[in-house]
Amino acid sequence: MNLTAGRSSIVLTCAILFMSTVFLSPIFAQTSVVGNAINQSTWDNGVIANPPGDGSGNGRLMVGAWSSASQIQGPPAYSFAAFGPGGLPFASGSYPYSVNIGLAGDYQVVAWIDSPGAGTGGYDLGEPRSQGAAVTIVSNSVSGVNVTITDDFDADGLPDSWEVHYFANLTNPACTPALFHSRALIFSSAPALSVSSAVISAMMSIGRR
Ligand SMILES: [Ca+2]
Ligand SMILES: [Ca+2]
Repeated sequence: MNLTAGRSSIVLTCAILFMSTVFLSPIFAQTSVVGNAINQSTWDNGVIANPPGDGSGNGRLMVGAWSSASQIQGPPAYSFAAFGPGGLPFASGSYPYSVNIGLAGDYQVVAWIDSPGAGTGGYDLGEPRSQGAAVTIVSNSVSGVNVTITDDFDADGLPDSWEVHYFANLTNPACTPALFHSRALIFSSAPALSVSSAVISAMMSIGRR
């Protein structure tokens, strides 16, 4: 190799390294979202033996990052086990987390109480969760992202696990706080998802006797 060819080779190598740094580092950013998951859930997962629970009384406190365009459902793209597995409910308070993110982009960070033996192993509708915190990842870690887990994500006065177990979603108009508070014990032994309004009426009439 002559001197000119050697210099050209060095220049070419430097150019490739520079281009890689400029164009690839945001894509392959290895960074973190750091904060505290604040647990306010008292879910014990010990009664409900269908999704969202498995009836084992055990779970994990998880934090996940989903793409901002994704539905919060199932396994997240990136996750961190902040506590557990262990007996539920977990003590109220702060659980530090650090989710490693491998791809630059916009994310939603959600903490939830996972019942690993039911559903997908990720977030299943009805499991206690936090609101989503919007985070943009470029090339630096993002800290101070605190998220609070409650039993009533949609703030309608009903535990989400109960709504999803008996009504399959969080939006059934037959599912009201008055019904829950007056008939909670009756429902605790009901066997199946999607209780019909006729069944609800029958159960309420039994409760009045
Ligand atoms: Ca789950
Ligand atoms: Ca609710």
